[in-house]
Amino acid sequence: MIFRQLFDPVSSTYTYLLGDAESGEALLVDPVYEQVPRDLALLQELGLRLQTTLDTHVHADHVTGAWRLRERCGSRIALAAVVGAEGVDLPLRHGDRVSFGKRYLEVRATPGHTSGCLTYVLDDASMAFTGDSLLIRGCGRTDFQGGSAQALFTSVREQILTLPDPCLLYPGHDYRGITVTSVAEERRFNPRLGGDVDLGDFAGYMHNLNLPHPKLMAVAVPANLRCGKPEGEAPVQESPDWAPLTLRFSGVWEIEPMALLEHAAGLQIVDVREAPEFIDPLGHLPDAKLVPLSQLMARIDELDRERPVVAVCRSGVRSAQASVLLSKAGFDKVANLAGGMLRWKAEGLPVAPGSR
Ligand SMILES: N[C@@H](CCC(=O)N[C@@H](CS)C(=O)NCC(=O)O)C(=O)O
Ligand SMILES: [Fe+2]
Repeated sequence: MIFRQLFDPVSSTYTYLLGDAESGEALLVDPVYEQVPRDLALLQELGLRLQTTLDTHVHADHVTGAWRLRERCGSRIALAAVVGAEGVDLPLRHGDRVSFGKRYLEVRATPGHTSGCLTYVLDDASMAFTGDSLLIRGCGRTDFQGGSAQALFTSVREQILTLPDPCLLYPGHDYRGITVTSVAEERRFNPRLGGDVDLGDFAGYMHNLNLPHPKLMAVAVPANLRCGKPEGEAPVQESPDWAPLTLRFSGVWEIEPMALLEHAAGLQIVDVREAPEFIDPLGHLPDAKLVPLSQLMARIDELDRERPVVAVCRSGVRSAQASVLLSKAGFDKVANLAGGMLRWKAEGLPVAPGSR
């Protein structure tokens, strides 16, 4: 099985990717709207097809990526049936299974943080995704969205802490950067729900949390009741429109050699190799401007900020770094030539006359 834990630093949300290596089928638990391009890049690089997105609940602090991912890959949207959200493809109930290849997640209703909270347990009970029902040494608040300390106490004690001791628990958030815990650990050390705590102790704790409401609540809850579909019909711009580009999981936008050939007019091509390499047997692209990587920041004013920039080097490595530097310097239309001059030449594309 392929498993990745991904983090959104703005909301401290964890997104989980589960994939069946044999069939290439994958699930995402709790995708975040703004992180969809990152998640798509990872799925593509790992050779996985997204079957289903599952939210653990209607989040109050960030917008789900479920609708945006369905638009891009046709994935099904799964959410608790009791929520009654608009646009759900798989309304989930306690005991349902959501499969990916030969593997599946079992659905457990764990209401309390919200009335529609679900915990997803992997088929062999080696891991579970608890959303905000159980956080590491904590739990989700119970003061809105049908929250109930009594319900949460029962859910956690009966549906989560009854899993096998070594079962790894992956939460919806962690505000300290801790990534994982286990059933045995939380049963013993959770200060709210572990040890000899009873309902009275727990309710007393929860009723005195006095937390401010999440900053994004007024936006996030209505959007999540539409599975993250933006209001109105405003088209979402998924990728830059100046050329066909692919976002790599590294965060760099790439352009394929053929696409660069077709879109070269209007672009600035910056070759970041050292001067002797510019005229070596690989040659250089017609109209390429030589600015070695080591001089790029000092000579940045020689570039036009209004025109898209494509960075080029021998293999695509130094130019990837140049792309990052240019983006950080405020250039908003930047891409890296995939595979550099080596691929350009291997594909038989033209070089500047007299450059080799
Ligand atoms: N400061 C965060 C609020 C975080 C928050 O309230 N998180 C919820 C989960 S959606 C929670 O239950 N937090 C429990 C806690 O902070 O102890 C924001 O503004 O978004
Ligand atoms: Fe939450």
